[in-house]
Amino acid sequence: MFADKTKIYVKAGNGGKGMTSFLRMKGIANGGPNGGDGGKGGDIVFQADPSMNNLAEFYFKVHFRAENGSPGEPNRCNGKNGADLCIKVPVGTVIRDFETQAVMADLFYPDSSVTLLKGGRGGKGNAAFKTSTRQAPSFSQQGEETKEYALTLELKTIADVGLAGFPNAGKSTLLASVSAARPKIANYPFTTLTPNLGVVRHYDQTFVMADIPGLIEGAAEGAGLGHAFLRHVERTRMLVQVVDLSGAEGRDPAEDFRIIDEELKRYSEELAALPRVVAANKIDLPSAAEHLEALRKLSPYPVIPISAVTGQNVKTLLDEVCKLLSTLPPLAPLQFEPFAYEKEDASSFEVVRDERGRLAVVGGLVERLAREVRLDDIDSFRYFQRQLRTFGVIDRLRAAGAKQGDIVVFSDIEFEFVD
Ligand SMILES: Nc1nc2c(ncn2[C@@H]2O[C@H](COP(=O)(O)OP(=O)(O)OP(=O)(O)O)[C@@H](O)[C@H]2O)c(=O)[nH]1
Ligand SMILES: [Mg+2]
Repeated sequence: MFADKTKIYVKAGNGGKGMTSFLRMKGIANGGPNGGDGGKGGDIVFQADPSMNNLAEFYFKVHFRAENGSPGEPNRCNGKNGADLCIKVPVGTVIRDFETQAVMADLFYPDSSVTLLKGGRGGKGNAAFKTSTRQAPSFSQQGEETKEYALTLELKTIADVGLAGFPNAGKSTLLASVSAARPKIANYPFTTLTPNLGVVRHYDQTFVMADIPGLIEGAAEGAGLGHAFLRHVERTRMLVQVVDLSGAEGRDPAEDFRIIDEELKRYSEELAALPRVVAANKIDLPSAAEHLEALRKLSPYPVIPISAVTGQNVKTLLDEVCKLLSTLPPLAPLQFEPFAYEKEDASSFEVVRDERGRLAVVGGLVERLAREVRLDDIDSFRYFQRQLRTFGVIDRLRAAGAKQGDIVVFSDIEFEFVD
């Protein structure tokens, strides 16, 4: 099975919750608070693994969760951090947010890795809340909870040169004749069902060539194997369009050239705009030479007659390819505006009027405090109120017109404003 596009779900680990506990020892009454902090949740990390060549395993495993942080313990023992989860993908895998399809990472370099999601922060234990005026805090923080996200993984093969053409044109034969790759070759259409890569050495130049399944007219609408495999030549530096010059079975090579050119354009203008050389294949067959002129007339690209089977003129083709490659920029990862799931600034907030005209405090600070502090605990609640004062929330509410007794909304909690 071969897969080059798939949807998976990932979730970084939650932070562990902080511990509320007090020192208890024989002979010591009212020992101090000693609850430790919760551990940090594990990150979600992706790594490019050169030994993988497709995404098939993600059809069987779809959910990935990093370990949660452990809760804090008494005696100021902090909880263990959750282990990171490293997900291995083939080199050339592009990761997108499923909802927006925005690119988040391109695992372009072998063994490179990227931390896609950060684990949640651990909650603080009650030992952390001890101050000169609060000797016995009986509250601790919850750990930060992380969200699950859906991602699209798409494998875009990394190769310098992409082969494109009708089925049976001789693409795989060409790849086999110039590299050590041994793709299946046969005299019927759609022999090649998944991409093949080969390393080509020509004098002192080395480059990677990608052979993909054949295209036919209407591939953009899904005819034949469709044009989805073009994603594997999308980031190449140039194309070699292979045309069967023999005109066997009544085909017209110039028309074949035009149809494939059209399909490339329909897939993407950028792909069609790549530098290109036309390999007019099967020149060894008697009927081939007569079609060369018509093809040359139609093609805006250099047309090189070759025989992939006998090797005739293949060196000339490689000369042309190498000449072109030496003028082209090297392969590079995708250029994209880095997209990351937003983490609100945990100290920012705003005072606004909600739809019912009440004053509401929104923003990262309020979300964090509301999440981390247990509001059902009176001590914890007082701490929350004090934090609001410290960060200037109360001042801003007053400035916005809050009066004694007004209802103010924080996150999903309503309070009476007390000045
Ligand atoms: N006479 C002659 N036959 C060739 C030449 N190149 C390829 N062939 C034959 O054409 C047939 C198709 O070759 P493939 O290399 O499998 O063609 P392909 O373009 O990879 O085809 P798909 O994988 O189906 O898209 C095979 O029978 C090859 O032996 C050539 O230069 N001369
Ligand atoms: Mg083939």
